[in-house]
Amino acid sequence: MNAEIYFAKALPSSRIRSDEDSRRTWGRDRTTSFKADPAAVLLPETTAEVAAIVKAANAGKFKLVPSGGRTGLSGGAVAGPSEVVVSLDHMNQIAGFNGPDRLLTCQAGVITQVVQQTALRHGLFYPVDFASVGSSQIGGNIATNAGGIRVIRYGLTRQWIAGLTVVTGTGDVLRLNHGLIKNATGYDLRHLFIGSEGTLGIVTEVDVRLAMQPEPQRVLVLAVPELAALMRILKAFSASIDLSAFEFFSELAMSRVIARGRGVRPMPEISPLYALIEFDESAEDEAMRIFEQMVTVGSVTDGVISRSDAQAKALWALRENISESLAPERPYKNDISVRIMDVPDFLVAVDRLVSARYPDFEVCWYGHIGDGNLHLNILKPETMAEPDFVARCHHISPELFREVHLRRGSISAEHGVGLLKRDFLGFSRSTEEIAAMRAIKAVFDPNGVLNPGKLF
Ligand code: 2HG
Ligand code: ZN
Repeated sequence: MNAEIYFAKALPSSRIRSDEDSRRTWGRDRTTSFKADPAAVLLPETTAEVAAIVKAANAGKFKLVPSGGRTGLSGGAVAGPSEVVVSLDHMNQIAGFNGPDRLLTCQAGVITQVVQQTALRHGLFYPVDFASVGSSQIGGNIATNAGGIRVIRYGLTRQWIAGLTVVTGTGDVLRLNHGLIKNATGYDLRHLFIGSEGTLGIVTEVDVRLAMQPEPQRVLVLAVPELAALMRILKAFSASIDLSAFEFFSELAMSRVIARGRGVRPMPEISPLYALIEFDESAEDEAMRIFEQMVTVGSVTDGVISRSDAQAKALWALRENISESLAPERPYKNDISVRIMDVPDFLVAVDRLVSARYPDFEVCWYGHIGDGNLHLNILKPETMAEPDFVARCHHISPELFREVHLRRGSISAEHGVGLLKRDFLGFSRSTEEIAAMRAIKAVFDPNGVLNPGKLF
């Protein structure tokens, strides 16, 4: 049956869209190589409406694709032919603030930046931060366990989720953990849904735990002559400073940001690599001492430090605007991680592999190197058709993932598996683990209604 007519039993028809424009807009995330062609877009406003949608989908054998801010980079929110998008866009209310517990209760469609701003208004801090916070939604962050630039100090989204309401694949509503700090009553189901990429349930409401505000921050950008120096710098700075961020990017990445007018060269020196370090203002003297030491031993050749919030923002722009600045070149994305201990040797292996296997492609290095997460973007040559380019990169990916596997690392550190990494899941998860994941899926979504084809 026509999806638009069918779902009218679960939702007022004013919140069901099936025009071409809506289907195109809500049918995809930031990936470009997957085909999106949903039958309809549903815009619920309450948990009860989401439950009614899921129950109806089970009865009518429809497949649902949960959709947040659509900023994902792994195809986790791409809706294939005849699938139905459930967008959380209209569930964007902040329901309340609880001071003693430092909890913000919100619907899943609240924009991440609104969570951050609301925290600040209460004199508190939501520390999960990344370039797309202005469009991404807290529910989507939970579905992918979003990471970002401050993981080294504050952890991932998981750490800040104290309560969750989810609608499972059967349409049951589970209210999990209720914002408690201590709760030793068996399996913590909340953590199964965090990072499940919409395959077990649709997150509808959330209790976000907030942190105390940190001191004002300083940002230091360093010119780094070679990959091997990066980890020496990390080791030296993190030995005596509780860093808020330790990022790196290549000259190629920075030059793209500058070329697109999204950043200004921070120092005259052109260097193959740059490190960006953030720390509390009170650690500045110590940071300067280490900086000089690093210059003396040749690990750093130049540097610039922020003296105001505006300067800090301008330095961060060089790192945060990389992904968007590369987007027009349709990059093939790698989002991989290893333990920090293994990073130096991993960098050497990846560098060797990339130069051998992508000699004719431009390769852009950047990432959250302080937590072991490397983003490797292979840029599509202008003259190559996208399907050929993707096929070629996909063909080479197993070699890279073997290096990850050798070190028991992850083929998706923070973006999720979605459609992009699905065929490669076995490089990071054992057969037994995948079987357990499938068994869990069968408990919460026995009819395979939710986000089909994603993850596995
Ligand atoms: C970042 O760290 C994001 O900038 C995006 O995770 C990375 O686009 C990418 O590959
Ligand atoms: Zn990232």
